[in-house]
Amino acid sequence: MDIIKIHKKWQKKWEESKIFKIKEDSKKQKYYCLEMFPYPSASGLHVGHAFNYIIGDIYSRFKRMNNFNVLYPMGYDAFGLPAENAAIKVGIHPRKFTEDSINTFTKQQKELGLSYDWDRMLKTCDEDYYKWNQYFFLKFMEKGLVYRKNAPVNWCPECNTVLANEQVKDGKCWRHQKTLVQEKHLEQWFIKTTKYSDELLDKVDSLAWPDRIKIMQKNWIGKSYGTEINFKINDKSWPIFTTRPDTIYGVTFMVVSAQHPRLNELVIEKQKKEVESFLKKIKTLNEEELEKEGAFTGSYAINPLTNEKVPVWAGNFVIADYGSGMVMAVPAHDARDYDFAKKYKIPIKEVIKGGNIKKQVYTEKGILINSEKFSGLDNEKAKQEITKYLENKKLGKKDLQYKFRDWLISRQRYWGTPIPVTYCKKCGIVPIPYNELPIKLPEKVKFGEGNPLATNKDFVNTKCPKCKGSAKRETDTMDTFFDSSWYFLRFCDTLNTKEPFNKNKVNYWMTVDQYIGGAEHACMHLIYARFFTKALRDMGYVKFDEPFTRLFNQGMLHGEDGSVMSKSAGNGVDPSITIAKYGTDSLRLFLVSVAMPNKDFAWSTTGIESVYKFLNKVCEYYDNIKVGKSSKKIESKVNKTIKEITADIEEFKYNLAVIKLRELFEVLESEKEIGKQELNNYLKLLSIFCPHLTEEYWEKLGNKGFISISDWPKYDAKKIDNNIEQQEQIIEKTIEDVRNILKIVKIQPKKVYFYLIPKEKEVFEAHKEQIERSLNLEVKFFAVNDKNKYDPQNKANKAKLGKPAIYLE
Ligand code: ANZ
Ligand code: ZN
Ligand code: ZN
Repeated sequence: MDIIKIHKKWQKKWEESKIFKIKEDSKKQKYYCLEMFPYPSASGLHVGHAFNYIIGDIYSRFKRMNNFNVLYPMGYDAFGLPAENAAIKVGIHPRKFTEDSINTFTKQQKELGLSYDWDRMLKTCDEDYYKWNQYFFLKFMEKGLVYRKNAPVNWCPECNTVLANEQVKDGKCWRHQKTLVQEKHLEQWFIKTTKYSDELLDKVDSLAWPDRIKIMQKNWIGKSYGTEINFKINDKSWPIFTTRPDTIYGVTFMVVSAQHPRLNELVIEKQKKEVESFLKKIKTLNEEELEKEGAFTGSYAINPLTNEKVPVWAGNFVIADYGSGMVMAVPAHDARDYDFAKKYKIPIKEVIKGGNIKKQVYTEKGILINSEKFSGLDNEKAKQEITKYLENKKLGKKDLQYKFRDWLISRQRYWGTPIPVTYCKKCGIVPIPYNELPIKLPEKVKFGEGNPLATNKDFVNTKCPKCKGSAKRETDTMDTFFDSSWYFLRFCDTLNTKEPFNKNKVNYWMTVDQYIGGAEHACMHLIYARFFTKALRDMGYVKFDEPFTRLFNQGMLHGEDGSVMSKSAGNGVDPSITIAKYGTDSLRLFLVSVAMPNKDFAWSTTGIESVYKFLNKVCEYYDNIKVGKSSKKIESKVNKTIKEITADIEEFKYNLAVIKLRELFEVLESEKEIGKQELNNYLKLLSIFCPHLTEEYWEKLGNKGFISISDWPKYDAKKIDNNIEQQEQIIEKTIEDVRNILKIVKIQPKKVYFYLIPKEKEVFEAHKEQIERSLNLEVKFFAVNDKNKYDPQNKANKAKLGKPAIYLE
C-alpha cells in the first residue's frame, strides 16, 4: 500500500458518505471541540497551523469513537485589514482576495484529513453571517450596551484606523509592531464591556484554562482597591486615586497626566512655555527613549492631612483615563516617583521604615515613621486607619479602579461589517430597522483614498428610517473581533436564515468543551467572547455564563534552525509538500510525537523520516500478517496499552501514546500469529493519529463501515497479566543493560552469558529469541546454582532478583 497517496482515497470516501456530518441527538452526550478559526492569509497554511488543527482532530476522533456526539466545525475569520491592504497594493478586490485565500486554506485542511462537519463552514465576510453582527449591535444598543463618544483614541498611521486599547502594546500597534500609535480625538462607537468587569474577573477562577492565561485575564481587568483622596489646588478640589494611603505623609509633589483634559487650569502664565515644550517633546519621543519626563505647572497642591504645599508637575507616566489622571507622588516608596524626583531634584521623604532611601526606593511593607499620630503602625493597618480618618473628615473615601475599558469598535476601513445606523439632521442617530438588515458592503468602491465607504455616495446617502428625509449612513465598520466573539454560537446552527441561531440548538451544543488555540489571544478574543456570552445570556439568548469550559494552548512550532516558524523567517514548512513526500499520516503522527502538544518543538526532517519508516513497517506488517490466535502475552500487552493510551489521550499526552504504540508494535512484530481482535484494536488506537492507512487495513481485515466512526477499544482488566507485564519489564531492562555495557566495552563480543536467580530462568528462556534479536548476539542462560555453568570471571554471585549478572565474550 502506498502511504503517500492513501489519504486521497479515504478523504473522498468520507466526504461521499458524510460520516462527519452531525446533528443534535438528545440520546447522546454531546462534545464540542473547537479550534480558534483562522484568518485566511494568502500564503496558506504552514505546518504550525496544521499542528493546531491536528491536535483538535485527534481529540475529536477520540471523543467520537468514545460514542460522544461530536461537534467539530471549521470556518474563517474573513474580514480584516490585510485583504484590504492587498487590494490597495495589487488591485485585487478584498472579496476575491479573501475567497482565494479561503479556498487555499480549505484545500490544505482537507488534505490533512481533518474530520470537520464541513456543512457548517462559515465565513464572517458573508452577508448571512455579518447580518447578525448588525443584529447584535442593534440589540446591544437597545440594551444600553452601545454608545458613541468623542474620545482620545489610538490611531495607527499604518493601519489608517483607530485601534482598541487591547490592540495597543507598549504604545505600538499590535499589527505593526514598530509603529507608534498616535492620539486623535474622534467620535467613536463603544461597547460597554465594563458593565461586566466584575463577572469577567470573578469567573476566571472557575475556568479550566492554563494558569498564565487566567492571570493575564485578571491583570487585563486589573481591579485595584484603594482610596480616593481630595487635594486642594488653587482652591479647587482635585481627587487622586492611590493604593497606598499609608504613604500620604511622604507626598512631596503631585503629577498630572500630560493628556489630562484640565491640564491648562493648572499651568500658570510663567510656566506655559516650559509645559508646552514638554508636551511637544513627548510627542516626538519614541518608546525606547521614553523616560519619565515632566514640567512644573507652577501650581501647588495642599496635602489634606499635613496642609503642606507641594508642587504640581505634569508628567508623561501618568495615564489620563485611569483613576483621576493625577497622582500623589511618594518618591521614597514608589519607583516611578523615585526616578522622577531624582531627575528633577525634588525632595524625598521617608515614611515607611526598612530601606535606605538615599540609595534606593523602598516599596516593601513596614512600620510608619514621620506620620504624626499614625507613626508606629504597621503599614497595612495604616491603610485602613488613614482611609477611615479621611472618610470621617470628608477628605476622601474607599475607591475601586479597573484597568479594563469599554471596547472601541469603530474602524475607518472597508473590509468589515458596516455599523447599521444613519444620521439624520432631524432625528439624530437612527438605528436601521431589523427588517432592513443586512446593510451590505457595496462591492464597487475606491481603494486608497481614505475610507472607501465614506467616498461612496451611493452608500452614504440614504433615507432616514424614521422621517424618510435624507440622511447619511455611518461609514465606520466594526472591529473584526466583533465577528469572532460569537462564531462558536453560529456553528451550532450555521445555516439558519431566520435568526442568528436557534436557542435550543445552542443550548444543546454549548458550551465549547474543548477550545484549542494560541496564547496570543489571551486578552482580546477571549475577553470579548466572554463578554458577548454574558450579554447574550442577560438578553435571553443563551443559558450559560462562560463560552469555553476548557482551553488548550498548543506549543509553538520552530523551524529546523530553531527559530519560531513563520513565513517572514523563511523557515516555514509547507504541509502540502511534506504530504507529497511522506503522506498525510506521517505528517500527522510526526507533529504529535516529538513533544507534549502544549510544548514548543522544532521541525526535523530526520524525525519525519523516522515516522515514515515506522508507518511503512506497520503497513508491511499488516500486508503480510497471518491472522490467528493471540498469545496471553499479546492479549495482556494490548489491553494494558489500551488502558494507558486512553488515559494519555484524554490529557493530550499524545506523544506518550505514540511511544506506547511503537512499543506495542514491536511486540506484535515478534509474534508468529495474532488474533483479529488485537489487530483491529491496534488499528483503532492508531487511527486517531493516522486515519487513512488504518481505514485501509480495517477494510482489508474484512471489517464493515469506517474505522473513523467505529467504537474505541475497551480494555479488559482481567486480561492484563501483571506477572507478564513485570517479566516484560525485566527483559527490557536487561536488554538495555547489555546495550549500555556494549557502548562502553571496546571489543565486539559474540556471546552474552546471563546468570539468573533460578526461578527466573524459565522466563528468560522463553524470551531467548527476542533477546538475541534485539542484541544481535548469541545468548546463554545459567541459573546461579548451576554447578556446570561457564563463569570465568565469577560473575554469578552478583546476580539479583530481576537483575541478572552479565558476562560478555
Ligand atoms: C501613591 C503611591 C505611593 C502609590 C506608593 C503607589 C506606591 P494600580 O495598582 O495599578 O491601581 N496611579 C494612580 N493613578 C494613576 C494614573 N492615572 N497613571 C499612573 N499611575 C497612577 O496602581 C495604583 C497606583 O498607581 C496609585 O497608588 C498611584 O500611585 C498610581 F508608595 O499613590 B500610588
Ligand atoms: Zn497598525
Ligand atoms: Zn429623520
